[in-house]
Amino acid sequence: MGFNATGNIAHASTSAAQENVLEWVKKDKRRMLHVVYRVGDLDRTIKFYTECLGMKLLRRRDIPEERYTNAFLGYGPEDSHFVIELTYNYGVDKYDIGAGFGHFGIAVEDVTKTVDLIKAKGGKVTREPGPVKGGSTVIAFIEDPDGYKFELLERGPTPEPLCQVMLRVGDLDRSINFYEKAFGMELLRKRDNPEYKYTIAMMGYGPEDKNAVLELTYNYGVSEYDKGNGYAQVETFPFFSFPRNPS
Ligand SMILES: N[C@@H](CCC(=O)N[C@@H](CS)C(=O)NCC(=O)O)C(=O)O
Ligand SMILES: [Co+2]
Repeated sequence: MGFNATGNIAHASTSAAQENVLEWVKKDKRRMLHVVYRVGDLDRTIKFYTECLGMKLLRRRDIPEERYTNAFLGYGPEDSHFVIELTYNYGVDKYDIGAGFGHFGIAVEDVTKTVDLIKAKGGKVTREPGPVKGGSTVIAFIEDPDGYKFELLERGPTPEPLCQVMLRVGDLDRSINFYEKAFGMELLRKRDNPEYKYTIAMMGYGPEDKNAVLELTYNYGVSEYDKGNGYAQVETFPFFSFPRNPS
């Protein structure tokens, strides 16, 4: 799988070119802009995200010549927030989500209250509120109408409630290196959880409590995941986007 972006810097192969890229990355104000994926019914998803998750519909754009519609949703304006960009392709009502995409993380102040609301609205809860296995943060998992998973994480007030995109990767060091070199992200935190046989690496452009981050998960012994066709791609400012992993 390759990049689908313009301005592909994967060709910067000499070390001098890499140095320049890293310098440039430090100077510009890069951040994660959108996470892009496909849904089978736009109105159904918009209803779920606005009523159950408290997002706002920021904009909607129909491109009939190309037979698709985009909708942007999030917790604040696009110029300051990481937002969701949904794609509906005319006539396609179902996608295979695959196993490489894990979940989106949403920070909420009261997980139990949020879960109760989601249940009252008929939403699907796949993991009841309680401390994360091997830790103390209260979490819950829910599924949207297409089956995309959202992890609710109990946190104090935050400027960026849409706070994580969890992707499963087959080689953690290779992926860390990729996101550092190609996108100038920082390794913010790495945590091994031997009891549950996985390691996570948080990568991003700033601290986890203020910026959306990528949560890369390596499951012991698993080197490949089925990617499906629903995708979750992340776009960064100014003009890069990447698929879920560099393989
Ligand atoms: N095997 C898991 C490893 C990642 C994992 O377990 N993550 C934690 C959250 S950081 C989790 O989902 N815990 C489930 C729970 O606490 O019920 C996967 O691939 O999703
Ligand atoms: Co997570």
